[in-house]
Amino acid sequence: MADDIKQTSGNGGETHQQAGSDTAVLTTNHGVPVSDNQNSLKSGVRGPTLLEDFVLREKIFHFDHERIPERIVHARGSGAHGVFEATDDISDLSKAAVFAKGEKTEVFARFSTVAGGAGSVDTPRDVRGFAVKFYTREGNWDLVGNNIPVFFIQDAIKFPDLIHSVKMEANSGYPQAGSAHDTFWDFVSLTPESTHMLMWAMSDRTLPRSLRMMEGFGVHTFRLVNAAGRSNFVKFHWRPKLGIQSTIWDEALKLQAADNDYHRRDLYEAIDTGAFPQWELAIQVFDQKFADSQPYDVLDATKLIPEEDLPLRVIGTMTLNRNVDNFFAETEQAAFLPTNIPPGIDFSNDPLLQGRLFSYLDTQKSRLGTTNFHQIPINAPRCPFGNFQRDGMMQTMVPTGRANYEPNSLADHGEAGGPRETVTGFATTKETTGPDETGDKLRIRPESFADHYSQARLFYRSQTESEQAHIASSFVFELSKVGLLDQVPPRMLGNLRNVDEDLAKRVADGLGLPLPKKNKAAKEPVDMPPSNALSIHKKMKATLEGRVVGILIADGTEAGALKSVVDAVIKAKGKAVIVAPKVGGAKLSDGKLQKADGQLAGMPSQLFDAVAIILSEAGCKGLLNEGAAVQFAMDAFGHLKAIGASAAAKPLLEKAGVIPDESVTALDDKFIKAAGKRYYEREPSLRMLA
Ligand code: HDE
Repeated sequence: MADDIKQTSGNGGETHQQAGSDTAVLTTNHGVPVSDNQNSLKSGVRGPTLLEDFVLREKIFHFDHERIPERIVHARGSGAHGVFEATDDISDLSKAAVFAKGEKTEVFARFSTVAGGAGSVDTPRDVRGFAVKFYTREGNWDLVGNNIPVFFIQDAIKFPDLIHSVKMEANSGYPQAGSAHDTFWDFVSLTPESTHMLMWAMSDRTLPRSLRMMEGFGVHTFRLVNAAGRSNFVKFHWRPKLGIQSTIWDEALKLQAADNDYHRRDLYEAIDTGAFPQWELAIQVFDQKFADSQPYDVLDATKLIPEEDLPLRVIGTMTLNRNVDNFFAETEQAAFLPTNIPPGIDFSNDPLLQGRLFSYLDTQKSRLGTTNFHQIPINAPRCPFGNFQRDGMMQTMVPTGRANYEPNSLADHGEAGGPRETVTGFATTKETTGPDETGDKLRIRPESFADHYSQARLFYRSQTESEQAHIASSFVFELSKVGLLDQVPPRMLGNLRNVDEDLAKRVADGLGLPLPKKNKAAKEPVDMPPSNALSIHKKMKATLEGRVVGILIADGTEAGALKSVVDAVIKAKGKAVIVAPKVGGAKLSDGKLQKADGQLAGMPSQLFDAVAIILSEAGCKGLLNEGAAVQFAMDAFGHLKAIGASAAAKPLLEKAGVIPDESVTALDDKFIKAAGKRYYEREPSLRMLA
């Protein structure tokens, strides 16, 4: 902060002056001590309340205005603080201080769904936002990305249409937080450029197991600029240290019922217990020559650069190590702006990115109500900042002196003249992005953006059989929810025929519709070599680290068996959660009472990555007629999880239709090994897949 500017409310990171936090005395917002917080001031014992009661009026006035407009997109989100450490020297590529090897930078990350409102559930089929604010020594850098590397549209002018179509329908106000409805599919079926993104959206990428197990992407092509002013193009990637993992559709649906806050709770609890989630930040760097030699345009946000063509280089690690103290003050008031960019990073001409550069600043005024939103502690830079912008609603700074304009010569008279140094400031890179930049003003989509299907095909063909089945089934499910617009599913199928004939056939079959004519492609797609990096299954880690094992017990459960499973799970860096018919606990074989972490009826197995069912003969008998117990085993099996069970628990497994396979084990080491994986090969025997 410039010397001549003082902030009255501190500046991020520290404890702020708050009602209730710095005084034992209950006061009004203006510091007047309150004598009674239980009863309003009345005229007589049973008479009407008096207008004079300023304590009541202030309290209710403030309450009436507690809510602010939610984000138009990404309204539902969860955030945490952390640190980014640069681990590689890329000074030849970028002069940004945040990338100087060894530099540690405070960060705030917010993960979000896109379509639902702030109070919607955590696990709908939806893209996830992955926004990180780096409080660098050269100002804030906001990398506002998603968990999918491409986007639905190529030009920002289509964004309001896209979002209107996916949000709840304008007349009825439903569905909430989901794309399975008429207007979304109407829009995307008329917008072939969205096809690649639809492949990702219909895959398990949109059903993350945990925010801690998501990849993140900057999506657009950006630039890195070095000290000599030379620039290269760059794509940013976040890679979770726990490995990427998703749930399956039936599991995600049931999670919505079991725990609306599944992802928020998971992130909060992990950080709270010291299991800090980490991501590597990696880059794909390339020059104009590389860009010109690709069969797609690197300025087109519906395209990715396959990792096989341009490997990722890891340049740092982000660790989220501190939960927010106050959800509203921090997570809700966090304002991310793609225009927050320090010297050493720059934009490209991607027409989607260009539109975002306007939108995010604009929306904060509507959401946070003031142009001074940058003074809210979560948004304020941690480095000194100062300029001649003044006043405005909710101004909390108290600039001193007369210097509110520039140039000035106030210093000649011994007055503070304010900041003026600009030598090290952000300078837009001069380099152009290609030969066809004529400078003419055109409302036009470049010819190089015309191939809408090759990368959609690349994505589909890079998936495992099981992943392909999930994609086909999701298309069937979503299109089956198109109610009134009969023309939409055939139109979508006509687009899918350009991606892959087999996919189109499977979706048509699943819908019970004839295969329509192929839609005319703006540019005929080409085959690209499959990319393993696009598949979740091909790169999932077999590990219990960061995962949760649910252990079902009842009266009579063998104490030794329970202890050894709990110990083994913890040793494998997993979390053990004990579930019993009564939360008060169960009496174990040694006569001791074991308290449960949750009651069976409220802790179904979708909340866990694997389950252990440790029952005595009597305990099992008692649970055979308990629907929740049967469902516990049935869903664990149906959701492709490992099941470890005591011999006496067999009747329960049989009743639940559990068919023994390599992942249904005794309670020994085999179970711990099996528990770190999902068993996708089991699925075709369990449900109809398209
Ligand atoms: Fe956003 N987007 N967006 N978006 N976006 C917002 O900004 C917008 C796009 C993304 O946790 C809004 O502060 C336009 C792509 C995330 O607070 C708004 C366009 C990507 C978040 C906005 C896009 C994103 C937002 C709503 C098309 C991935 C949540 C509230 C040109 C690279 C950030 C707000 C948080 C939020 C506009 C497209 C990611 C309205 C106009 C592409 C993660 O400004």
